[in-house]
Amino acid sequence: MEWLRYGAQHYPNRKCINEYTYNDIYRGVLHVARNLVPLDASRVAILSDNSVTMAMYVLAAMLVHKEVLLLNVHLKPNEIANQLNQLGVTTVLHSKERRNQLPDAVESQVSNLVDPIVSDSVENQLSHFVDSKTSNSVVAIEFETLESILSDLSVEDFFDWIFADADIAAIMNTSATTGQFKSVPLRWGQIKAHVQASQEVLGKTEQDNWLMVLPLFHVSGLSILMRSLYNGTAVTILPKYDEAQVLKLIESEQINMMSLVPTILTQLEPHITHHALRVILLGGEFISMALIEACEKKSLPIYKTYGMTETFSQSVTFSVLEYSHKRESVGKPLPGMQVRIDNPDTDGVGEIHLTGPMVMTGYINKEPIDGDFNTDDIGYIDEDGFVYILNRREDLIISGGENIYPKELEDLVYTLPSVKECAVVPVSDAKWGQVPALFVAFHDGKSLPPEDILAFMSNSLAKYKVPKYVKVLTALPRNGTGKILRNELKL
Ligand code: S0N
Ligand code: MG
Ligand code: MG
Ligand code: MG
Repeated sequence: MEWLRYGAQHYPNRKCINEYTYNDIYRGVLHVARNLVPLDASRVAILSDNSVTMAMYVLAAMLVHKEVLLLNVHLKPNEIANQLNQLGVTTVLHSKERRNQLPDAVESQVSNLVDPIVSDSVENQLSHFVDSKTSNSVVAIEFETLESILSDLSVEDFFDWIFADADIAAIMNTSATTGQFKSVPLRWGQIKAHVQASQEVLGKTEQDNWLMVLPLFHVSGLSILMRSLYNGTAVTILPKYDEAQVLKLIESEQINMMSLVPTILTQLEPHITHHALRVILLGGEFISMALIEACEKKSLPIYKTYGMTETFSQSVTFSVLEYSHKRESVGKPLPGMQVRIDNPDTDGVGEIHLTGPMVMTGYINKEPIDGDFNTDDIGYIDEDGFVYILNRREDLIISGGENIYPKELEDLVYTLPSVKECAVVPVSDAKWGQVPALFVAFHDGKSLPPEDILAFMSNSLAKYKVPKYVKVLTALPRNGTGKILRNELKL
């Protein structure tokens, strides 16, 4: 984080985010941070699509030492409310466009905390804020416009730029079963260890400009911002994936690095002709050999990455062009990361455990993990130290890079009184990699049309989680001990 201030001091005119320089972004972050000072909360949430403004709000909230809960924009208001409640968050900073997704309880407060014209003491600002807050409700604060943020050159830097390793910079929620999330605290120590290790593997050049189409609310996006600030290089942020726009950035050589999920690269790859790319960091879901081979034919510089929120992204990586005979692996651990196969069978296959300074210390409000993170993924390590993933954890479906937990969907379906039993399993999909399919059996004499179940689910779930298929059975297949045989569930 202090990398931003360093950049503004040492290379103020270098590009930082989109057309804005390190000095511009630094000044903008100071402006937003000053307005966040009066907030009486140790945690704040941010709900926004990617934008320069969002990046400045994330950095500003970190600068005032808030723990920043990053919310997935696809979530429904009830899903957002659950996350806020569980973490005791009562303040949401949001883009104008995402305002209608905030839970009903929110009292929107459109103006800034501080009116820049009637600028007064911090004490007055605080009372202004507290007065307008209704108790027991979430306060929503809409982002100021980029123009207004960047027009303020007056804010002095009175901030504390020292971030202890144990301090939490951001929080991201992963698996959700009804009302229960696993909240991953992303601490500064992990982030610092990560950016250094990542730079050792990927290198850096002064021309680097890293495309961010993946969301800032995932580590795939946030890590791009942190790595680039650390490297003193540039980021190009797009609000969302737009093929024509991305191709233009690639072919005009404006960007030379990008992080992508296979769902995006599969669409993009056939159209890439000219480029100056030096890194395409590819991960977040299963990567098919067909995609790898198509990219190899064009000499596209794919670096496979295996990582997750708990490790602040990339933990295992390699360049496919450099080690093409290892193309089926996910690569070697980043410097400082240790990969261990727990309880291996005779072929060396077992659960993948990770240890290192970029691994989280434990979920919020759960037992610490004691430096040994069980990914629940199954794999092995070859004689050259390359890691292979055979199966991702079976309680996880990945659709277009978004994680879906069958248990969350099943719990919801079980709230329907007609439902006797149900299971959600992944089905392969040409576009999304995997999509969820629901298998359901009803109590005798009771049944529901599949459309009604889907309509019910759509009311309270982000769209990407809603099953693409529903199959009604008379009973679900079970083994002798009564466990549902998920592998036998076929459409
Ligand atoms: C694939 C994306 C871009 C698709 O979203 P897009 O284009 O916005 O969709 P739309 O065209 O607007 O909507 C079309 C319809 O599709 C639905 N929809 C949207 N997304 C999904 C989805 N994922 N699955 C299923 N359906 C989806 C919309 O609702 C819409 O429906 P209709 O038309 O009916 O209204 C987008 O999904 C995306 O950005 N995905 C990637 C997210 C991501 O970044 N995931 C990675 C998370 N993992 C990690 O962060 C750890 C790994 C990691 O760190 C990493 C990963 C990749 C690269 C590098 C790293 C690293 O190590 O640094
Ligand atoms: Mg602190
Ligand atoms: Mg699209
Ligand atoms: Mg184990």
